[in-house]
Amino acid sequence: MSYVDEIVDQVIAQNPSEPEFHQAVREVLDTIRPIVDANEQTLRRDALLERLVNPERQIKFRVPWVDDNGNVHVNTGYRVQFNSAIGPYKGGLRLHPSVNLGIIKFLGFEQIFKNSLTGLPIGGGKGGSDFDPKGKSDREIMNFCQSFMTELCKYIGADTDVPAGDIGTGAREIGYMFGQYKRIKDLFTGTLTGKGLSFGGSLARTEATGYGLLYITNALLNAHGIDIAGKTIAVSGAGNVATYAIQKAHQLGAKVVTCSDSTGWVYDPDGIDVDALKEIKEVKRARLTEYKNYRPNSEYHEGKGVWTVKVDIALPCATQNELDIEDAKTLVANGVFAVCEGANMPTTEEATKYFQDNGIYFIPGKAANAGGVATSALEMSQNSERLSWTFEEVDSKLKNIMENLYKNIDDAAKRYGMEGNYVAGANLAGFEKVLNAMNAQGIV
Ligand code: NDP
Ligand code: 2IT
Repeated sequence: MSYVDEIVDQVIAQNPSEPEFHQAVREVLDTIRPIVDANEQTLRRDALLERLVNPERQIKFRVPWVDDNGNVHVNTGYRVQFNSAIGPYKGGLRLHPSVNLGIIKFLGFEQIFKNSLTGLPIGGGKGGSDFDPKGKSDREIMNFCQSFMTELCKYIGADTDVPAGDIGTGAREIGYMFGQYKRIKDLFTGTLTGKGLSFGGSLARTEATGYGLLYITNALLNAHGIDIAGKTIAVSGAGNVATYAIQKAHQLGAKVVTCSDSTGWVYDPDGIDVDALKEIKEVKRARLTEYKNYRPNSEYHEGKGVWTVKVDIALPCATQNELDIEDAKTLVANGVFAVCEGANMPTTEEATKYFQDNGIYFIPGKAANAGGVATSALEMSQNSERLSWTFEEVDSKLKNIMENLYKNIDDAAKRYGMEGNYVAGANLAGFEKVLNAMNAQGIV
């Protein structure tokens, strides 16, 4: 049996009930076979793949907090410090009832290669909790964030592990967590990114993941002689990534006609109104049912269905495995020609293969959504030098990073004889740098 197949089997046997982690490992290991097969003897000797798939450290802790009625609740907190070969652990904190160790491990594993692809010195990590922020008051959110950070602060630091936002964790939550970190550790450092602009946050970090997604989508289309202007796009999600993806798509002259949340989706034939979306989701923290009040011409539908609209480009920006084989078939039948992942692993394995088999340009999340963490690394740089760069400076660096990233994954796919396979290109290019650093640092 090949080394890759052995390790995939081992991961499944040793980590039962973690299907998302199996999926992420399978996809990466399957595509880095050219490197593994060519160096099998030394990699086996050094147990390189065993070390790659086993987090350096996993922290699981109790998070007790008090609600507005004085009732005590207990959630579980996680931080998986997966790989620090190329820099301090870096990755977001997800607050969602579906969070468990397997989800955090899949996200942390993806983050290793994503962070490598940014070209910046950041290792892979991820954390979060099964806490559900929905329907909680500001004070309850604060109580939770403070309790969460009271434990997490023991394990993080500006040169150790730098958490940030993810699903359910935005500027408000990062602010509360930063306040508690500073209070306990008595340190005003860049230990969290995505901070408010008045206390060390970077301009353009809020926009970065969505903008970055459009910069790489545009680079992909340009490389194939296609103009994004005038194209119709379906976006899923209505959070941080989706909102700024829609905004940048419109700036580039495309038209985004859909968005979605956990209960339904919107079709707006005139193009999604970003100001309305922000008001509903960022200010009111309400459901998309409200969108019709702002745009009478639009349609709201309960449940799934965002991928049934006829579009040129699909940008899944909500959550893992939200786009399955049936969705892929519908999109392809409707003439979609590019799919770029704003979320982490939003496309199932079967759907990804279907897109690739049908000649659809497909850029995986670890490349397409890397603009968020890349800009987090730029926030770390600014914090270290105690300076703030202008929006234009950060945005132009972000654009540059995403354009280079496209070139690198395209080049890696070509170098290994898989031209156009950006899944393989991203995994191979991301792995090369991590492998090199792990080899240089010995058996650690
Ligand atoms: P937000 O919490 O801001 O928004 C998430 C959106 O997705 C919301 O509209 C939410 O619906 C919807 N959603 C979440 N879970 C589900 C679910 N189980 N089923 C259906 N819809 C769901 O998160 P982000 O925009 O930050 O994150 C979106 C994706 O992008 C995630 O995969 C995240 O890991 C990834 N990502 C985020 C980065 C960042 O910088 N924030 C960077 C790179 C990747 P509702 O409004 O009802 O809650
Ligand atoms: O998935 C991701 O890359 C993020 N949620 C952003 C991580 C970060 O450290 O900015």
